[in-house]
Amino acid sequence: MHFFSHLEPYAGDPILGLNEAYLADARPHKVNLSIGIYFDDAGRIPVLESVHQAEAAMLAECAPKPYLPMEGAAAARSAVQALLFGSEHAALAAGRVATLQTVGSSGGLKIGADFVRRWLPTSEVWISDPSWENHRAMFEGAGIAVHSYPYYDAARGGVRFDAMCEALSALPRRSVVLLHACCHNPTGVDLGAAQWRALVPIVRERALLPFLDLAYQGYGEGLAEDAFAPRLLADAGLTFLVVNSFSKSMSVYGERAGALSAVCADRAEAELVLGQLKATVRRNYSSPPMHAAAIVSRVLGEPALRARWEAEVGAMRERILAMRRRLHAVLSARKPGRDFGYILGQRGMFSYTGLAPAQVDRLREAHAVYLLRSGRICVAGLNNGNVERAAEAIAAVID
Ligand code: KET
Repeated sequence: MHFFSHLEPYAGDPILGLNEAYLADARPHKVNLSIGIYFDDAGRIPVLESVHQAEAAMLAECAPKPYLPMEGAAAARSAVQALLFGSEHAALAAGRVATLQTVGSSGGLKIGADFVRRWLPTSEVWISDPSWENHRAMFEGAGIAVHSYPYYDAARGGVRFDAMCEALSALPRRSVVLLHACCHNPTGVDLGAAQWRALVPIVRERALLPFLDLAYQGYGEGLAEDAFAPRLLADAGLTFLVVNSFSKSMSVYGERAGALSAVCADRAEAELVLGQLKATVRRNYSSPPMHAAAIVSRVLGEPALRARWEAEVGAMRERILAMRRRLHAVLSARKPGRDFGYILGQRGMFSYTGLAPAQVDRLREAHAVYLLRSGRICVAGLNNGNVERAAEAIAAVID
C-alpha cells in the first residue's frame, strides 16, 4: 500500500536549502552569505560568553526539568517585556501586554497567525514587498490570505513610503500589517523615526492590527534603539502583536528562543488574549523549551551577564559595519563608475545588492560565493579572511 506516492516532491526552502548546498560544497574557499546567521571573524557561529556563563550556572544547579507552562517561564516572559518596552513602560504597569515565550520567533509568528485566523477570521495579512520568504508561507499555512504593500524602492535604494502609506490607508478595517521593526529582511532598508510616527494615525484611523517582527534587535542601532517601533506603538495606545527572537542577538539559533507579545486595550483584554494564546500553544506544541527560557531569563536578568551580553551584541553590530565598509571599499575601487553607498546605508545583517538571479548563480558556480537569488547577502558571513575574495567575485559578475 502506497499512501503517500501522490505527494508532490518538496522543492526545498530557498534559504535553508541554500545553506545546505553551501555546507555540501567541497571547495575550500567557499563563502556563505546565504542564511541570516551571524558568524564571527573566524567564520564560526559564536558562543557568547554571557550565554556560556548562564549555561554553566544552569548545569551546576542540576535542576529538574518539568514541562514549562503553555505560556512559558514567567521570568523569561517578564524579561522579554522589559527588553521590548523598557521596564517602566506604562503599558506594562497597566497590565495590557500579554507575553508568551515561543519556539523561536517563528513559533511566535505561527501562534500569532493561528490566533488571528481563529479570532479575527475575516482579517487578511499584508506583508512588505519584498519580505522574509517565510512570512507568506507561515500565514498562508495558517489559512490566511496574504497580500503585499509597496516597500522597497529599487531605483533609489530607499522605502516607497508614500506608496506604502497610500496602500495601508486603503486596506479593509482590521487588516493585519506585518512590519519589520528593524533591520528589514531582505533589504536592510528601515523606516525612520518620522516615518514610523506617520504610520500611527493611519493604523488608528483604518483600525489596522500591526504585527511587528523584531528578529534582529541590537543589530541595527542598539538594543533600545531597535525597539523604537514597539515602544512608539505602545506609547500611542495602539493594539498590536510583536514577535521577537534571541536566535541572532544571543547566537542561540537551535535553542529556539523567542516570544510573542500582544499589546491590548486594557488588562481584561490582555487576560483574554493570553488565555487564547495559551490554548493555541497547547494545540500546536504544548509548551516551549526550558533551556531557552533559562538562557534568556539569566542573561537578561543577572546584571553582570546582562552587561556582558550588551557589549557582545555591540561588538557583533560593529563587526558587521566594518565588513560593510570593506565590501564597499573593494567594490568602489573595482567599479569606479558605480555608487555602492547603499551597502553603508543599509542596517542589520542583510544587504540587498540588486544582483540578478543569473549573476547570483554565476557567483555560486564559478566563485563558490553563496547568496539568495533575490540578491540578498548576509554581510555577517563576511570576515577579514574572505571579504576581499567575495568582493572581487561580486565585482567580477557585475558588467
Ligand atoms: N523573522 C525574520 C524577519 C527572520 O529573518 C527570521 C529568520 C525569523 C523571523 C525566524 O527566526 P527564529 O530563529 O525563528 O526566531 N531568518 C533567517 C533564517 C531563516 O530563514 O530561518 C534568514 O532570513 O536567513
